[in-house]
Amino acid sequence: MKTLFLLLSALAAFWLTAFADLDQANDACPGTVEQSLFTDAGTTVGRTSDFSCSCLPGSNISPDVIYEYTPSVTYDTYVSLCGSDFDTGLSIRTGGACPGTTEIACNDDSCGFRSAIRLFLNGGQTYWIIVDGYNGAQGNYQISVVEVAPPVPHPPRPVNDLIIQTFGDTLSLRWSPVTTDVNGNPISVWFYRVFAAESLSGPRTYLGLSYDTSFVRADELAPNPKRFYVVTAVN
Ligand SMILES: [Ca+2]
Ligand SMILES: [Ca+2]
Repeated sequence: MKTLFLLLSALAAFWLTAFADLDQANDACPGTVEQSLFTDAGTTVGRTSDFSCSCLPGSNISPDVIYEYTPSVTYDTYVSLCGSDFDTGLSIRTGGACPGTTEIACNDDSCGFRSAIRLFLNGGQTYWIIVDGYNGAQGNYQISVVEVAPPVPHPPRPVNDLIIQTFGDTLSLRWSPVTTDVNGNPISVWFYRVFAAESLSGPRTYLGLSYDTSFVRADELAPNPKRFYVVTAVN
């Protein structure tokens, strides 16, 4: 009996772990209310078809579920069904009452046969997100509504082989193209910034930018008998 109890306890623990996030969206209006970025899982099996997606043939016969989503702030948003196990369709609607008067985005296949949409969703505006299927398809879905992280700017990287030449008072700088950031990751350099300084640790004066790997200034040297130069790659 003790063994059976332990087994049942283990099964209960597994159930709680495996399905703790299963929140099963509503079959029809009103949609399950979400007010911030969220992830969820559920199934369309056994549901009815109440909606259809403009981009998805046969979605009128595929069972569907619906979320009502009102973000508090505007996000560059990625709505994904990529973890689902069937041929999904995804529709986002807004305006009026559930399920919204206007479909603003629709996707059939984005990740294999699953669907995903990226778009800006406005803070304070209500959207309805419909999980549907292609031509009668149904199954278990996983949905994630996440913010698309803004790109991480690379720290400016000084060029490391600066060649300085002078012709009278004319300064000429040359350097090799920078192709990686300070961590060795590939980068695409937009341009280079050129700075001058009176000492290695002193304040820098911005001289200009170059879209190439060279920089020339005609009257740089006469008032500045001793200068240090730094060129940084900007991407
Ligand atoms: Ca449907
Ligand atoms: Ca439904």
